[in-house]
Amino acid sequence: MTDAIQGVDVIVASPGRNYVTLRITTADGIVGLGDATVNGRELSVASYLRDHIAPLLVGRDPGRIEDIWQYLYRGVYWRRGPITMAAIGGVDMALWDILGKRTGQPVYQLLGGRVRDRITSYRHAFGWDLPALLDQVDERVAEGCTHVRVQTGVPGLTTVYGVSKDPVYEPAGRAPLPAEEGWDSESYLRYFPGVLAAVRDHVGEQVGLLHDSHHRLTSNQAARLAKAVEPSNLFWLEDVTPAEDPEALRLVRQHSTTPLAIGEVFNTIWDCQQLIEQRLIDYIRTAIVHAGGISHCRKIFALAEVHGVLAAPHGPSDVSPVAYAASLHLAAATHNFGIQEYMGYPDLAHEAFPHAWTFENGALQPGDAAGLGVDVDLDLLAAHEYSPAYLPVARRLDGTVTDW
Ligand code: CS2
Ligand code: MG
Repeated sequence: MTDAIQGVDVIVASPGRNYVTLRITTADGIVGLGDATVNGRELSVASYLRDHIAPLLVGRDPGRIEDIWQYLYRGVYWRRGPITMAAIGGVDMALWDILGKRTGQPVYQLLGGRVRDRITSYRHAFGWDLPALLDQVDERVAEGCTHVRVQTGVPGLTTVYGVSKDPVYEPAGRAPLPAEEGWDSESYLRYFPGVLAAVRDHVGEQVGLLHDSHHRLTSNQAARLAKAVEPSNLFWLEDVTPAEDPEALRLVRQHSTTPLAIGEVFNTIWDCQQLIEQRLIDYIRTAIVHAGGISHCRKIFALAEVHGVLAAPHGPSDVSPVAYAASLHLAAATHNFGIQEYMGYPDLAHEAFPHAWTFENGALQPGDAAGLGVDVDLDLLAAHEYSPAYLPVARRLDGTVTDW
């Protein structure tokens, strides 16, 4: 076969933060790019790709995207899980990239074409105290953002998820071992609704406000929070309860009309099936990279469409600009798309992955370049080596490990 897969390279590098990048080359010289980054577990997914997947791909027809997906998924007894699914996700987006480049079409065109002119985004605002938070909210609104996620420090705690005392927030700390942070849900529950009400007062009714609880609350605490913030009219409340327990959201649903979002740590359609089919959520947040690529997320979003749930893919800095492009192409062609998170990237990451996608005035565009529209500067990656960086581990005030 003249256009068969010939080379599979896995590059782990750190242009501003750690990324696992996959380069699939065909015999006729087309290069497809994929992202397979699992924050804090980069080397495991790189080994899975290099040692177990690359040998299976060489010689295959890169145009048989669905067949390769099924082969990599069903052909292994030990399936699902973040490492496996990110590896498959990276391969899948690289194959879509190849198909786009071969046909001269942007990937969104291959997915059925655009169903919208622009992709609505939300950005982050945080502040250790209210004045600092309001400053960042104002900055986001001045940038043209229509939707802003708000996170605040909590009295009595010295560290809180999503908040930094510096102007830039990156959750993974560059160190050989993870940092440890303290957490107290009751202090947070007492404090956060008031902060949100103050932000709402400050920005008026027009701005969509979002908030992320990072899987930390019990079902009852989450229901109390969702109810307490109703007057502030949240666009969504994210990850209020642990992701592995879909039933936990039922109580929240029964007690509040605050829209609920979850799913950034889900890896397959089966992780979200119950939540979607039973309409326990309003937004499904699967990341293209962590849930098996474009091919699988497309099925998740189709299931969501049947049940009135909207797609709202995860878009933190640990989803590389390559996977981010995949997310935007899928968003452009998905009718039940809701909103795309845009956390933004360090300058070096933009330089390492020159991209056709754009963020302007609060809106995102996938661009019209063939494939995913992302390139890679291999010299720049080579000059910025991987070094361990980990998300923190959280402990309750009595020292018990809790969800971070
Ligand atoms: C967060 C992420 O963007 C979000 O909603 O929950 O920043 C998350 O903490 C990181 O992606 C973890 O790797
Ligand atoms: Mg989140």
